[in-house]
Amino acid sequence: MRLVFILGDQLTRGISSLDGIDPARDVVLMVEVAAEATYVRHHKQKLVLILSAMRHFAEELRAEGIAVDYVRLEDPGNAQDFTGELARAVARHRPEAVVVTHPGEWRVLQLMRGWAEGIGVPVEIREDDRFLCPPAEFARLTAAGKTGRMEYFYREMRRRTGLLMEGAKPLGGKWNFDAENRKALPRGHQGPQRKRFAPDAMTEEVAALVEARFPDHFGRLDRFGWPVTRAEALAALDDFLRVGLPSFGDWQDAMQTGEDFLYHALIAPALNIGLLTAPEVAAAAEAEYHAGRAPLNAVEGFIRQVIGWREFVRGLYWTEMPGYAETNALNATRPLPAFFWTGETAMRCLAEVIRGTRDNAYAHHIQRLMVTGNFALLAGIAPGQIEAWYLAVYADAFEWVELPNVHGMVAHADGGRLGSKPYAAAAAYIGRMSDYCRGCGFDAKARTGRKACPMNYLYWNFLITHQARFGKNPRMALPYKALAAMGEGERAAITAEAEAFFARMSAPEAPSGQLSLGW
Ligand code: DLZ
Repeated sequence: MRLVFILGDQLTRGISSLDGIDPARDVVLMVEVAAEATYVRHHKQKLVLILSAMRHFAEELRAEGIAVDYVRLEDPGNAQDFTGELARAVARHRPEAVVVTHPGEWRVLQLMRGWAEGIGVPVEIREDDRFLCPPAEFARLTAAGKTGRMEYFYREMRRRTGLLMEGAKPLGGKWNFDAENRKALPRGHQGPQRKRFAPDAMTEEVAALVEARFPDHFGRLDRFGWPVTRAEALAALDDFLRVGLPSFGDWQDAMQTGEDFLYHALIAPALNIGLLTAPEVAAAAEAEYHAGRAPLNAVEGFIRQVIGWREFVRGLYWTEMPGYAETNALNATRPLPAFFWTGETAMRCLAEVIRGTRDNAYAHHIQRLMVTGNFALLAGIAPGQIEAWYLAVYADAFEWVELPNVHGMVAHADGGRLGSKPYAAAAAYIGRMSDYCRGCGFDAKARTGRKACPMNYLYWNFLITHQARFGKNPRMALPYKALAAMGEGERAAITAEAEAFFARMSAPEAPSGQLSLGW
């Protein structure tokens, strides 16, 4: 018999490790282990999502007549890590071979590579064919000139899938409609009611377990509403297609206090643990366009995320690891401020995004990139510390997708491999795209002075600090022109205020959240 080992983000019936399974002989192994919950201290909702979805998936396999050996977190003798649990299962079943699908993390791949020798059983690691572009193909494609950048890689994926194509040409005459996707919300706009899923008895049981076992982990559990089965995930996709997608493009970059979901897809947690697949969600969105229910700018923007960005960051991760995680192009070394965990900061934008993150294990891409990410970039937070935070707090975060997004896109720690310029912005951007600055104690217009928004002097300080690296970047010509127009006095004041801010940020009593602390 063969032992098919399925991990918590491989909950897809069509996963390659299940190909050719013989229900008469083979056994599926699934294990809940504390090591996976604590190597970064995942948000409580993320733990509930994964453990509950694993339990539901095991039930579905059993209903098909497949034998599942399922080890629960609280089972006596649980070794609490993948290798220990596989070794115990091999001793129980004495399989001829272990079959696994390639994991989503370099760390786990190293474990898998050691299993054959360490446990003494042949281990077959199969390709994860839920993705459109295997890593070897990504390497070949991106080595060839322009496809090294996301936009050109994305065009190639469009050609290969035929999505939104008219023969060899992109539908609507353009590959990318992002220029139409940067609208701010009208004042006081109320987003739609989004479909959430009330926990069933199995999820309730897991929630109690998580609360008891991991009480100190970040996040609230009482607002849990993520889909934990394939049927729920399909209902979540349907909700997005009907309620979100038609307006997704227009307002995909907008942020509003108290509006945690707006028109976003909210399917990444389900997609990244395998309850949905990328081809099916991209095809479903395309069908909405052809049925006249969603405009092209929205559908193209969504499909680009799924077949372009998502595939590109995964390819980058697997072709650049393990060295990728070690780079620190901007020499950022400051520790992550404690307010990333408490939300106690007088900067309303940060407080609001961290509040939503705590409540939902979710924030949308502009909140992640231009609020928490922007702050971390400007404040020179060590990439490893920012990465560990993002990996822990977001329900959809697995390292293959989190690391390139944070290390490359947010922190520019890869020196520009992922993005040709850093995503740095001053308060004006946040003020334009959100209502966060209204009612904030800081002055979004002031660059310096006691009430100046820290995003402002930190932004200009960032440009000054990294002038040698970015000063000649054509995509940064405008801000450097503005910097050149500043007087010496103002530049000196910016540097001094930024230094004073960094000193307060590192002080042990830092996270008091008082305005006088300047953050
Ligand atoms: C994230 C996670 C957690 C919290 N717990 C488990 C678990 O108990 N069992 C399991 O099989 N997988 C878990 N996972 C997902 C793994 O961390 C994930 O499969 C690897 O990081 C590879 O992507």
